[in-house]
Amino acid sequence: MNQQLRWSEIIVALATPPGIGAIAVIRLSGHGSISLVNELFPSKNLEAAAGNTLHVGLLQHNNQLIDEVVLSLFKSPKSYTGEDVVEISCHGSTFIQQQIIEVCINKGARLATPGEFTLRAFLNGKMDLVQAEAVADLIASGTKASQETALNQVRGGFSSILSALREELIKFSALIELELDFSQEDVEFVDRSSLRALLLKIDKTIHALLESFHLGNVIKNGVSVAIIGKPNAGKSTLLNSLLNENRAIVSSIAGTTRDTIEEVINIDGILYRLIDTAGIREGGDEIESIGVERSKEKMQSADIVVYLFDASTESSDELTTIKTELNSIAKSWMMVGNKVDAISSEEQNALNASLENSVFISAKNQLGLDQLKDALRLKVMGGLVNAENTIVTNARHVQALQQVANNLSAIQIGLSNNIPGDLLAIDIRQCLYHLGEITGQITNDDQLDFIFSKFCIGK
Ligand SMILES: Nc1nc2c(ncn2[C@@H]2O[C@H](COP(=O)(O)OP(=O)(O)OP(=O)(O)O)[C@@H](O)[C@H]2O)c(=O)[nH]1
Ligand SMILES: [Mg+2]
Repeated sequence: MNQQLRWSEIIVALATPPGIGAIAVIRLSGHGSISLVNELFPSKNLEAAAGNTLHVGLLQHNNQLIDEVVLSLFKSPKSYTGEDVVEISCHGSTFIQQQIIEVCINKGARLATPGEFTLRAFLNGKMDLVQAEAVADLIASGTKASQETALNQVRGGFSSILSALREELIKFSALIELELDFSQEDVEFVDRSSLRALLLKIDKTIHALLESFHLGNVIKNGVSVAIIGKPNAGKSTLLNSLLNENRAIVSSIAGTTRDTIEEVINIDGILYRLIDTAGIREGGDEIESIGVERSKEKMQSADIVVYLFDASTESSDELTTIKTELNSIAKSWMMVGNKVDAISSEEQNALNASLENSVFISAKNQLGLDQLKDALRLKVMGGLVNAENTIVTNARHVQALQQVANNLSAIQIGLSNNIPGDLLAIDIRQCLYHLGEITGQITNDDQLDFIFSKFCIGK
């Protein structure tokens, strides 16, 4: 069907989760949705009512009573989609929900496709594409950190920065195109040095955004933290203490943990995937050796390695060697001394002096765990350029940002080589295109279908 036509239809969907609840919300959007519901709502004339109002009354169809409902009325353009919107809050029986949706369809509405309400909001200019995508992330957010990044983007986030930069570049692009019209006269309308300055500014923003992707991803999917160390250091005890449950077997026999154990935990709003590993040592039996290999793999792949050592037995010389090893293998690591309950404060100070930046805990007695949590948080947030608003979480944005980065270097190289204006104009147009792709100023139907098909129905 013609897309334009599809988008002029009235759509209806259950906005609350399917199933029985105290209340369910059914949402309609589109020109004519208010008069549609009006026909089912004899007690008041909704068409005469103002927008942003609530109305209590009976919903009925063909003189059959359906339910007593509350209607929320939003009039175009002051609504989520920018169109006339009615939300019917009914009693949460699935039978009632279905009946209301069926009656609405009977009256000319059709079922909304996934994300169609938000798609309409985008098409009607209520939000840009980054904001629309962030709505899906917000619905899916399971931690405070992912909620915060999504909410930030719903409210404008980095797309407003990019839009502003794009506007500036458009001005230059227009001037360069103008130069082409006067190419015979050999004039330059564009001050090349201010163009260069703008390109640098865009470059910096793009790279900061690209860098933030790793962190953004981590916030969305969880930070993997591998607990590595020698047998008996207390790795499984630490896992259990952080989880507050006896998840892994703890014993005084070295080599207790044979395979990796992974558990997800939310600490202060950040999702961590804690991985307990087999203690690393040479010469165990076959199963233990396989376990040790897995530990080494985790050491390389984890976002953060917590190297746990037994402060009561391991020497600082040995630990200094391990530090060098960690530097070459792990992406990000910290050394944590366990069993502080078994050493004197002098011994702890000595170790501390030689290791710097270590955290000391007693996993068994739950000592120092807050410091460890703080240190982990610092490691996660440390990779962040600007925690306020430059976190990219979406792979589509990264792809487009990468393209923009490539275009920018092409323009910059072109500028330094004094290439003709017409070639420069092509590169700038490409750059504008990819910038616009992120915020949705440039779109195509396939792309929109792809993005919005991942939404739930009713949003
Ligand atoms: N004194 C003291 N003992 C601890 C502490 N944490 C763990 N232990 C003891 O150290 C021993 C080994 O603990 P585990 O947690 O099994 O050690 P692990 O690092 O998982 O060992 P493997 O699985 O063999 O690699 C157990 O007897 C624990 O009770 C602590 O903070 N203080
Ligand atoms: Mg263990």
